[in-house]
Amino acid sequence: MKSKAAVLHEVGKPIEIEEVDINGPKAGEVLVRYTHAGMCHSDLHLQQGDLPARLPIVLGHEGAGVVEEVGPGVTRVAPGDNIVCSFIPSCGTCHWCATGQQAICDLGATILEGNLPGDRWPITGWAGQYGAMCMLGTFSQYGVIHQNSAVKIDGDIPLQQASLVGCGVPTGWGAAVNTADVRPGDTVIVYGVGGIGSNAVQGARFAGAKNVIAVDPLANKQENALQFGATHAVSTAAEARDLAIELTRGVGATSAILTAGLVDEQQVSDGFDAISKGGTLVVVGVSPMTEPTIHLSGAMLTLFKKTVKGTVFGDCNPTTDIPKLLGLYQNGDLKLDELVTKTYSLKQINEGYEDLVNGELTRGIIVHDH
Ligand code: CXF
Ligand code: ZN
Repeated sequence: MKSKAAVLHEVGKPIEIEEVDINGPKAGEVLVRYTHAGMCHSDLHLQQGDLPARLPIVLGHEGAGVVEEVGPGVTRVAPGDNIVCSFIPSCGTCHWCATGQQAICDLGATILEGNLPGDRWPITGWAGQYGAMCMLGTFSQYGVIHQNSAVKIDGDIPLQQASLVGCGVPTGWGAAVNTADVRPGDTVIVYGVGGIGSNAVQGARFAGAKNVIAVDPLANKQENALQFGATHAVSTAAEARDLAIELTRGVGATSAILTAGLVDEQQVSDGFDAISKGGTLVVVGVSPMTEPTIHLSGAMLTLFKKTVKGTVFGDCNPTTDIPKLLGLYQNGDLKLDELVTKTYSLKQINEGYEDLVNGELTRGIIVHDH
């Protein structure tokens, strides 16, 4: 079948909208009619060359839609089901899935190559075989994905809001609730308050943090942070550190969460310095892959018993945590409506990413037409 899709052909070049061919689902695969796709910064990392990927690739890894057709052996979903796509697949049987750590499922290793298990390339176009970002390619009207990436959700949840729970929400929320393990009374600093940071803020607050200090140079992002439950919003890391010390009578932050689109050495050092003895620094945003980006005092790490942790998908398990997060939304405990600053049509995608770069968006959403 034909589908309009947003394709990256070359690093540094605009994303192109073109018609691609989607070849139907084979064993274990699912044909999805995507309705909504979130515009995460990571797609831009591919376009800007900060994350290496096999090109050409259909971008988009946050999305929701409706199952149109399933291939042989598919048991997780059925035609007509509403689903959220998880940017991390969960095979259910690798060492990591079997020990409750689906966020690091072995199948995650090839998400930037974009082919499905078994070396399947279900998307073709004028430039040959196309990959799909995170094996999803949600910036397309239709996609063939593996059932390992599809999570069935209740039919009464709006798909626009649901799409956010495929990347940004679990990544930010889980970084606070799971990785930093925020406890009642904690003081938490969240650096960067975009699509990930807003959710780290709401996760920290929901977990009972007494003080949630949001750091962002942009005034609109600071306002945004307060809306998601931050108790304080400041412009610089130095202000955040001083404030954490003041609010805790000299102790410092229990945890610090780095959510910027690209994490650099300075941010890591700032976060490490702001946490108290016994504190935890969580690195969520990716760093350039080709160079070492963290240099810290080993003596401080040891003698102050600090912890530095990485996290992917907020240490959430897609199959159980995606429905759980949507349940919190239905209950009024998780804000999703407020995350969406603006919606775009597929052909407005470059404009949308310009808005993101200009700091105008918490999340932009592509609304597909069919
Ligand atoms: C990213 C992490 C690096 C690979 C692509 C997805 N996570 C969320 O945006
Ligand atoms: Zn993402």
